[in-house]
Order: sequence, then structure tokens, then C-alpha cells
Amino acid sequence: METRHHDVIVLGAGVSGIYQIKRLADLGIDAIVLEADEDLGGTWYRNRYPGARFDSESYTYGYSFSKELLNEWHWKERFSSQPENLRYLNYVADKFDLRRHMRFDSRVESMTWHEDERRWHLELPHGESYTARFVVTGVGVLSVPTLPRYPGIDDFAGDSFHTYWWPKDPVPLRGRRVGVIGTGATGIQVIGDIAEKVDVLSVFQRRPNWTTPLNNSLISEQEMAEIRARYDEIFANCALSPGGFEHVPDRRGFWNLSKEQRIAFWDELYDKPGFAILAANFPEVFLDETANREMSEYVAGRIRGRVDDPRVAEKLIPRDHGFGMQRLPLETRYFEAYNRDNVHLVDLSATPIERITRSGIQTTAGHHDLDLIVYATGFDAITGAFDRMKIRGVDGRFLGDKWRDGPSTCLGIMTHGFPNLLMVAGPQSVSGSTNFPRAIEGGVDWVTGLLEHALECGHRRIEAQAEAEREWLEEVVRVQERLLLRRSKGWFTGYNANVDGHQQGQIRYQAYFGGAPRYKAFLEQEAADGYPRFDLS
Ligand code: NA7
Repeated sequence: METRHHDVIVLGAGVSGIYQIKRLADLGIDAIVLEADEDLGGTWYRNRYPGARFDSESYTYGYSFSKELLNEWHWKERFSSQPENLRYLNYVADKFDLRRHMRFDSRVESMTWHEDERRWHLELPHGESYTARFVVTGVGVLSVPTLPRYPGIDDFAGDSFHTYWWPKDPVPLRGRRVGVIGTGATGIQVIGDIAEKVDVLSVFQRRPNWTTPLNNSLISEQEMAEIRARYDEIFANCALSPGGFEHVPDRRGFWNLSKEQRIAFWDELYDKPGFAILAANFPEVFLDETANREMSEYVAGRIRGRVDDPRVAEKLIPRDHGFGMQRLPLETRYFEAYNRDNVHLVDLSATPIERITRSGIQTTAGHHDLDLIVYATGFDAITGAFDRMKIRGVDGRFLGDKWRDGPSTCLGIMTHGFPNLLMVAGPQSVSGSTNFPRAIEGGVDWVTGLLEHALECGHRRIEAQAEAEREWLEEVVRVQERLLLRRSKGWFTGYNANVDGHQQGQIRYQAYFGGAPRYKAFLEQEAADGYPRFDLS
């Protein structure tokens, strides 16, 4: 089979890849996108489970690069749902005629750097292959789903799937006994959505998560017109805030206010939409154990106020971590689900799962007969998609080996020993830790600038310097170590009980927590100085 060549190959046709190919196509660069799935959309193509929606305000999630697009698109809900989000990404791709640059069903299985040619060789299934001068990854931060390792998982006779693989065809829910394993952001969305649709819902919870109301609402024509008029301001606000949202931290000083004033403020935040309770809160809540404990007690009180059975309420309150120490899921009718007669909380910390059986789930306390098992058990986050691709750099070095104990990158964009491999939304960038599209637009623009510079100057090789990479790692570690979340068991710190090397106690520095403005300043300075952290030849 013939090997095809392009100057740039983009991996992934999700939110990152769509914008990356738009920028490259506009510059007339010879580039294509290889996408493993049969269509575009990435996260929003895959996660079709009931309740899947943005936790970011829709109008801060959309692309900002085209005024025309901003004026045309009407977000119908403040936090838009998966089908609408996928429609949006298709609309963008069609409007800018981007599909012609995309090759679907094209999963890259391995990638090898050939120093003599200064090219990457990409191998796909069935002997298909490509070469490229540069490869840009937009492979997603949560695109490798992970299943538990319970015995009998293949024995179950009913339907079962990970939320990421929720089928395209409608899944019957009425009259069925459904088990959901996992209570992260995904499980919490699913449970709130299906509780009233199914006959019986058994929630298998190992550890509860802190979660607060999403407070979603419809966006009328009139409101959308106001949002359109405000887009410049909206994106400027997002660019200034650490999380890439319109919400800004409250800097009155936690200790300058009385407890009553703090509670009155939290009452307001609890009723506000989205991540206000996180991003508009006092910074001390995330830096100071006493402040965090008070906030956690406040949210625990709200849970007790919403769950009728006090024993169930206590099981839904996290004890092993404080509020905001793991990625905060946002919920809709989540706690009220537990007030329904058809919903049962199975506390796996008291009665662990022994095995999956032909007809359901066996815990140490008994058997649960089920028709459908939903695995909301998370992802091999941030580095999983890189590990899966078997990337070999200079002298055949395997990236999976380099990153075995945790990733190490230069500005979250490149990693030493892997020339001409550029990462959008890569490890140790802000993509995992802030409003995703705001971060990726910045990442794509920066990578595009570097590629333009290299191609214009006739450079055929770009490599991050080892010393610059060490310095970036120091910055990433220093920032994370200031935060209370540094020891938390969540995907932010690389924890995943189902992946070797990611279990409890094996902290990884996966994302940059220094905030979007600080990250952007590093990138801008680097470009302005002529890319001193990179060797170009
Ligand atoms: P998360 O946040 O990683 O949550 C996974 C959940 O699954 C979590 O509650 C886990 O409990 C649970 N889990 C994982 N393995 C098991 C086993 N073996 N048994 C029982 N329970 C298990 O993933 P999500 O998909 O919810 O969210 C990912 C991101 O997607 C989210 O943050 C948003 O950014 C979008 P554990 O904590 O390990 O005890």
C-alpha cells in the first residue's frame, strides 16, 4: 500500500483538531486530520450518555475565532447538551468546509521518528501509512475510557457499556433495572437524568464526590442577542480569569468577613449557574485547610437539606477529601434522585463488589439483578491517548517509557526527544485544568505560529530543549504543590484505580494549575523571544 505524505498531520477531529485544521487550511499548508472514529466531534461524538452536557457556559465554550459564526449560532441552553454540541461542531466543520481535510476511521496505532528523513512515519491498521514533517496532536484529555477489573465482567447477559461508548441507537430505559458504577462527573450526570426513567436504579458508589447544582436554563432569542452583543467582553473576561470562565475569584479575603457573611455569599454562589461556586469563591478555600473545611461543612449541610434519609445523606458526603479538591461535578436533580423509591445507593466502601455475574452484580452483601450495567468509571486521563499510540522518538525511545512515572513537557507543547511532535491540549498545559476550548484556541494559535515560523524559515526540525523541559516541570510541580488538591485522588493528579501506575499514592503532574493568564504569558513571551526553549534547525 502506498505511503501518503503531508507537511502536517493533525491527530483527532475533536474541538482541538477542528480548529487546528481550520488554521492550517487558511494558511494553505498541506495538512490533513486523521480521526480514529467514523466521524468528527471527539468527546461530543462519543459521550452520548443521558445527561451529557457542558459544565461551562455554552457561549464561553464555543469557538471565538469567527464573528460570523458567533453571530449565526444560537445556544439554546446555558449548559448545552451533547446532541446540540455535536451539531455545533458539525456546523463549524461544514461552514468552513473542513471535512475535506479529514480522514475518518483512521486510528494511528504507532508513530516513529526517522531522523535521517526528519519525518514521522505513522502506521494505521490494515497496512495503511502516512509520513509527515510535523504531527500535531488533538487527541483529547479524556478519550481513553477505563473499565473496572472485576471478575466476570464479560459474563453479564444484559446490556453493558462504558458511558464513553454509549450506543448511537436509543437504549431502552423504561421498565429496566439499571446499575451505574461510578459517581464522578459522568455518573452524577447520568444518575440525575435517568432516575425517573428507569424501573430500578442501583448506584454503586465507592467514594462520593462533592457536587453542586448546575442551575441550567434556556437561552431565549432576546438573551442570545444580548450575549452576541457582549461576545468581545465575554472572551476578554475569560482570558483574564484563572479558569477561563467569566467567573472571577472573590478577593475580599476569607478571614476579613464574618462566618455569617461567608455563608450568605455561599448561599448566593450555590444558586448561581455553573462553576461560580468554584471559580468565584474565595481563593483561600483551595489553599487553606481551615477555609476548605468550613466550605466543605457548608456544602455537606446543603446535601443534608436535600436528601430525605439522613443515613443516605451521610453516605453522599465525601470524608476523604475537601470541597473542590477533585474536579467538581455539577448536578441536576442528583440528590433528589435518592429520595425516590426506585433509587438505591449501594455503598461499596462497606460492601464491595465481588464479581459481575450473568444476571447482575454480586457484592459482599448480596446480589443485584440488573438488565443494564453502566460503567461511569472514568478515563486514563491526559496521557492515556499518548500511551496508546506507541510513539517512538529519537533513537527509538518509547514515549510511554519516558512518561511512565508521569509526563514531562516543555510548556505543555513538546517533549524532548520527540522532535516535530506538537501537542494541543497536551499534558502540563492548561487544557485539562481550565475551560477547555478557551485553552485550546490559545494552544492552536501558538502551535500554528511556531509551524508558520518554521516553514517560513525552512526549519525542518523543532525540538524542545531538555533543560527548558526540566524548568517547566519545576513550574508545574511548584504550582500544584501550593494547592490543597495536590494529594487528591482524582484524574487531575493522575489517579485511576483501574490503570497500573496510576493507583492511589502515585501522584502525577498531569496538568498546569498556574491559571490560564499565567500560562498564556509564558507562551506569548516564548514566541516574542524567538522560541529560545526550542532548538530549530
Ligand atoms: P471520574 O471522575 O474519574 O470518576 C470515575 C468514577 O468511577 C469514580 O467515582 C470512581 O470511584 C469510580 N470507579 C472507578 N473504578 C471503579 C471500580 N472499579 N469500582 C467502583 N467504582 C469505580 O470519571 P468521570 O467519567 O466521572 O469524569 C471524567 C471527566 O469527564 C470529568 O471530570 C469531566 O471533566 C468530564 P473512585 O473515585 O475511584 O473511588
